[in-house]
Amino acid sequence: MNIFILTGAGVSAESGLGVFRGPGAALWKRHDPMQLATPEAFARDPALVHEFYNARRRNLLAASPNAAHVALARLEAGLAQRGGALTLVTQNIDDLHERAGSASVIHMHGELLKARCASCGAARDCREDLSTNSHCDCAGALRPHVVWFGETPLYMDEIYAALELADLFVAVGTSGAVYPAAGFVREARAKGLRCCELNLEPSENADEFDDRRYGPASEIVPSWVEEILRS
Ligand code: BV8
Ligand code: ZN
Repeated sequence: MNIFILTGAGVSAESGLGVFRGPGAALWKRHDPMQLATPEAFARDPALVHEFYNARRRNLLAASPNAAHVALARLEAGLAQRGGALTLVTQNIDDLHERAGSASVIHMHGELLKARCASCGAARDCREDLSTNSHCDCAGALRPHVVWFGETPLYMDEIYAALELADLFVAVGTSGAVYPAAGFVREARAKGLRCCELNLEPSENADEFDDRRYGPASEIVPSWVEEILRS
């Protein structure tokens, strides 16, 4: 059995990382993240955008994976033992899936613990604050290795190839508000896949899902994974 899972900010909510929308969306009190997560905001006020990501990076380094991340790592191993495969695509820029033990994670919106050079494009690990004084070895300016609104998400060919091979599509902790990620369930349905939503509350595209379970991810994801591995 090949399962395609798309996760969003809700899977990391109980680890103390902010969500963008819905309950607990006080991600960044003074500014709307939608306004800050754009190339225009970075061009206009790079120091402010650096501070937005520096605060989230520090918060992430102090955070831990929760039971939902651990369960998804267990699912990856369990499926592999049965000759199946899990494709885990995340909209999140945190590394909590990896820290929970997931071996293969596709970060379609980039990674908070990486920085990218505006000149040569090289991406490298970054666990400390960035500023307008942060430069690449090639002297280019460094920016967060993150996909902003209006920028092209990463690994799209890989994502659509994995959707082709999947038997089941599952969305976990995502509001279904941001495209192209929010459109994956429609691609899955067009291929006749069963679609399952695991979320705190119905997402904006809830009616695209055959199976819908609501509650905190740290509760409903482990029980769903156990069900899958028992079946
Ligand atoms: C693109 C990185 C072309 C940055 C992010 C009009 C004008 C301009 C643009 C557009 C437009 N209409 C559409 C667009 C495109 C735009 C878009 O979709 N805008 C939306 C807002 C309308 N998209 C883009 O610009 C994308 N690029 O389209 O390029 C293209 C298209 C196709 C192919 C090639 C090229 C780029 C989008 C990427 C933006 N970057 N992140 C950062 O993190 O700072 S998106 C950002 O939102 C985060 O990554 C976040 O993950 C993501 C999506 O949100 P969710 O993950 O769903 O999180 P959210 O807070 O919304 O929801 C949380 C959910 O969890 C809720 O449902 C809640 O109930 C639930 N929850 C809460 N607690 C729990 C829980 N669930 C379980 N347990 C809990 N405890
Ligand atoms: Zn460079």
